[in-house]
Amino acid sequence: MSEEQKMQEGIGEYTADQIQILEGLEAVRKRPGMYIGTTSLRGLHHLVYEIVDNAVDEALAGFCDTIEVELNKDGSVTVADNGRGIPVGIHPKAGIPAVEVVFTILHAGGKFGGGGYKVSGGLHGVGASVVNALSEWLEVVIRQDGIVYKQRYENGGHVASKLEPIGTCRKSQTGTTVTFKPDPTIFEETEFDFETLKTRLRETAFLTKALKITIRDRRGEEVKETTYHYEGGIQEFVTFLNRSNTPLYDKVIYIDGTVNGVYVEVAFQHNDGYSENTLSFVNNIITPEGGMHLTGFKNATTKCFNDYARKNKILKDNAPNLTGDDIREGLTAIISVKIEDPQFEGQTKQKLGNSEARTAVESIVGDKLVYFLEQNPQIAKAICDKALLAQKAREKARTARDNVRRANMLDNFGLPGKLADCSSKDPKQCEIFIVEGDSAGGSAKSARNRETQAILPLRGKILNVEKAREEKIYANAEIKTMITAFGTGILSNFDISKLRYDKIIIMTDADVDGAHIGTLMMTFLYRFMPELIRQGHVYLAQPPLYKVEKNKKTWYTYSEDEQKKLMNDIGQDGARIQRYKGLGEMDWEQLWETTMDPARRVLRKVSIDEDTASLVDMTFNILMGDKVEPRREFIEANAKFVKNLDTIG
Ligand code: TSJ
Repeated sequence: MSEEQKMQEGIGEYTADQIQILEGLEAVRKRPGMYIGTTSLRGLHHLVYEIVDNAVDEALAGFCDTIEVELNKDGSVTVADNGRGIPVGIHPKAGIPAVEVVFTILHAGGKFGGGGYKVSGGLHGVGASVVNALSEWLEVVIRQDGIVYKQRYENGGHVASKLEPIGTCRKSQTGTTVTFKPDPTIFEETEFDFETLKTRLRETAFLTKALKITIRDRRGEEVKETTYHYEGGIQEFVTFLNRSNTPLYDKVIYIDGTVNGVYVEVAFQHNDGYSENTLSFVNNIITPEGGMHLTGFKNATTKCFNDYARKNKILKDNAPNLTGDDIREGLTAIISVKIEDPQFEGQTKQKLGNSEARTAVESIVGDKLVYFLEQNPQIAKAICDKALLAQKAREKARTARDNVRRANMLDNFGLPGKLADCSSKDPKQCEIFIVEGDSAGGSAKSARNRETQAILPLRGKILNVEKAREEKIYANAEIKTMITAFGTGILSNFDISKLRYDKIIIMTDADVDGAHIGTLMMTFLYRFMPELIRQGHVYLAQPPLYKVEKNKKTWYTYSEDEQKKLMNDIGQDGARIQRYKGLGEMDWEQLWETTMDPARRVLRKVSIDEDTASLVDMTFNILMGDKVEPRREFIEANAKFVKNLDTIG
């Protein structure tokens, strides 16, 4: 920006320092992706996490035990803590109040005082200034020494009012309150999703023992509020994750300690299932790709259980070692480390690189687990016995997996009989509907566009892969059929280039059973072909709930709210209302126009929430034709759900 332009914009009286600041914030606005990863819904939520994480730092430092998050009617968010309050004194180098430094200088977070573990690296820890830069306006209120201070910024971080005292309060009543409204010219969407925020804040509460987090949604007619407070920390997190499973033993094993400045906390418990659910965190941030801390945990547990099993003759002298996978079958675990200078690695910067984290976890878990197993021989035996069974099953599973692979190599010749394939051989054009039930499958076959739409009817509920051993999974007819139809193979054998359809669309009844089947399908895909979800190939179809006819016109509605609204608009009199209990009640023409026609249908895209380890299904609308407007309203009002992987029953 030239000096002349600056004058025109009324900022001519800025000092050189201030101009530098504004150029910093302007850089954030020019390339938001560099600072928050994305300007999608995910990036929008990152703004909240960024501010909350700053308050959590205050809690980790031991000065705050309550955080409140509020979604306001005007689209802004308020985050408040009862900590010391961001310092208001003049920053010696910058010559402005320290709080103004925090909100206007890039990477200024936590540069003064405090010490301890700071949330930083990855997409996080970019500082409150980034949030300010990406906000229409932001206000900070600080309570300190009996005085209430306030400052306001506008239009991407420009100072709108100096920091000034606006009142008094009790001396004991300290804290920081930040309210900001994300800039709609930056973000694709600016509507926060209550469920997404709840999931992440619950996780933060689990990870920060004794911190109380309240989230309140004031946007609707009635205020919704939830409080998370876990004295047991990650131990309670494991109990929560295992809540729909049967634990193999009563205790949740908990180990903690500090080595070389790395604070390590580990909690775990096995269930009677077969899949592993291990989540790792660094400074409260999830590391979806693991890293050194996870490696340390795996090394320590593998060695420990093998040593124990040998020593106690559970493992015969000539038997091969238990593998880590054997030992972790049915394991639910949390590994949480706090480290001063975390280094994130890998393509997506989601993997902890600090090798001191590995040695710390290894030595702490190694030492204390040996002791725990000696003190709790029944638990130790239960885990070793389960691992032995896993070892035996592993051999069988390999054979079964090989058979599935071989079946896949048959390629087109081996396509399952129940599949009504499409004629196009260009995967980019093709989509496959996985349909619940034979009768709906029949309607879908009649309705489809034969060139581009394939139909695969599934009979009954599909196998819950969380509750079945690997070899049984490969023996399951429905699962084999899907694997063959998709063409990609599974697990380490997965090859996205062999995908036969661009869209995999799960189409189930709009009822509880349908939702359950959808969840089971998503679980299967998440466990065996997660890349399909990551790369955006998995969708949920959205069939209508009601058909309304009046004065020779027809409407379809997709939720109770939308139905209510429609009846309000057109009136009850003379309206014929049909409630669809399932896809089977629709004839093929209705199924086509409401659910399958690419020009008119609504699809929800399934994604993995990399910030919380849960599956999210996001609304995705491919809408054309003349019904766009009412539908869009509906989508905006009802769209987003969070489905925790861990709620799968
Ligand atoms: F993100 C943020 F900066 F906007 C923000 C910071 C938002 C919220 C809701 C809270 C906070 C925050 C910061 N809460 N508490 C603090 N604490 C400090 O900044 C602080 C206070 C005192 C001292 C000290 O050494 O005396 C040091 C620090 C870092």
